[in-house]
Amino acid sequence: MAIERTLAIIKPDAVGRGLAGEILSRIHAAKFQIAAIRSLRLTKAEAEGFYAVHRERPFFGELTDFMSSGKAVVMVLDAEGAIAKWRDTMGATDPAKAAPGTIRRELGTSIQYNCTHGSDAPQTAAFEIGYFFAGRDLV
Ligand code: FUP
Repeated sequence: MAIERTLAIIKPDAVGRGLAGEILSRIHAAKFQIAAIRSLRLTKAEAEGFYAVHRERPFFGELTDFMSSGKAVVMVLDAEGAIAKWRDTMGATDPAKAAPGTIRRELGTSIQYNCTHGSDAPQTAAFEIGYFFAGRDLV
């Protein structure tokens, strides 16, 4: 399988609870390479742009309020099959339904406060990586 790239976010709930280090340890333990990383606080408009695919969903306002409520850590992860591998490492969207041992199951507190984000397909990953990083950041 080829080396693939995915966009991962440690969301404001996890950063605010001091869990960034714990989540980075899990990323290293799962043998991802971190190709680029930075911390930032999204504006409401930036959060709306990032989640534009969800703009008709009932939770869009709350989701984008939350994602712009504090610092997040955004990063590009490299691995064989990185997109599916990172989604497996995170677990299901709802922590209550996530498999034991996953980040969302062990650290998440609700479907909204689920600690991490991961791209769900190659096209999404390309859009999401480009949303935060320039080509120069990824050499
Ligand atoms: P995921 O790909 O696992 O991040 O999940 P989705 O793309 O379905 O949802 C994106 C984000 O919207 C989730 F991380 C959390 C939020 N969400 C809610 O707040 N309520 C819902 O009912 C579904 C998703």
